[in-house]
Amino acid sequence: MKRIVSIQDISCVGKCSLTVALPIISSMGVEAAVLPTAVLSTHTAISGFTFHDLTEEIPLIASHWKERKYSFDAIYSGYLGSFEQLRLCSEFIEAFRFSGTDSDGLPKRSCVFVDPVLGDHGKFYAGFTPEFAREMGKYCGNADVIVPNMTEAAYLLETDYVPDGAYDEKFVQDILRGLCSLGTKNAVLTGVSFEPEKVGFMGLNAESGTFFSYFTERIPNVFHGTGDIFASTAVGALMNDFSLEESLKIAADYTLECIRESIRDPFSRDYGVNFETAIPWLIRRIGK
Ligand code: PXL
Repeated sequence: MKRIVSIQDISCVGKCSLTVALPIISSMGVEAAVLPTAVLSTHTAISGFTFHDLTEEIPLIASHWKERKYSFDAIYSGYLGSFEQLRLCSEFIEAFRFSGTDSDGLPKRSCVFVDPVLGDHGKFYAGFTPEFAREMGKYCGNADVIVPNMTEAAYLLETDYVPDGAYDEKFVQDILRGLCSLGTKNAVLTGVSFEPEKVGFMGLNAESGTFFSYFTERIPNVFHGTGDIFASTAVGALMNDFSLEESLKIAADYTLECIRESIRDPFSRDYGVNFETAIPWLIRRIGK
């Protein structure tokens, strides 16, 4: 069984980060190890949240795992809360990413998947700054895949945020080239929308220079935590041997299913979407 380590916070209530990554990755038949970076009572969009930093635990956990010779098929990081955590995560990637052959002599290498969580709708999440975004940009240079939204891409590239409807395909291609110049092998921009009824992603493979894109129905509203659902599903699908493009399509389709589930439920929460009741759909989609 493949194993992913997910490095991000536990927001105890909030349907984001680890409380989303764990069930999604497990339900896709992949072992989900966690490196929790902080414990918050809720995510930072809910006022009054508590925050307990776990930075000091990161090197201790990593050194125990080294001793045990654990390895990971994917290293997936999401919300990271400090400069020190970015530094420790870079070290972690350096120490745990492998590239070699498996017992059948087939090439085997770990995938470094980075969701550079910084903000949304043209604004930083609480506590983030342009200096932190610059460091996050450097950290993205470690990645095989990064999945920023339009807001995060603007912060990473230190450009102005341009809202939906005010950009064209050429603009998005330029952003993707800029993101690849951070050093990642693939850049994927989420929440791309050229027409009001559709939303999706556009990506660029740095090596081949190939662009790819995919769009689904847009349900107008603000839904929290969908970036974490998208990222967790995409890594889970990669670990099920789908290509990057197919994995991202599965992730986009599943995210839409989760939003549909929320809309159908009169008691859905406003802090996150109903990804739980869409899990059977996901399992069918990947043929498990
Ligand atoms: O969904 C991204 C996310 C993850 N973790 C925490 C957050 C957010 C977004 O607000 O606050 C703690």
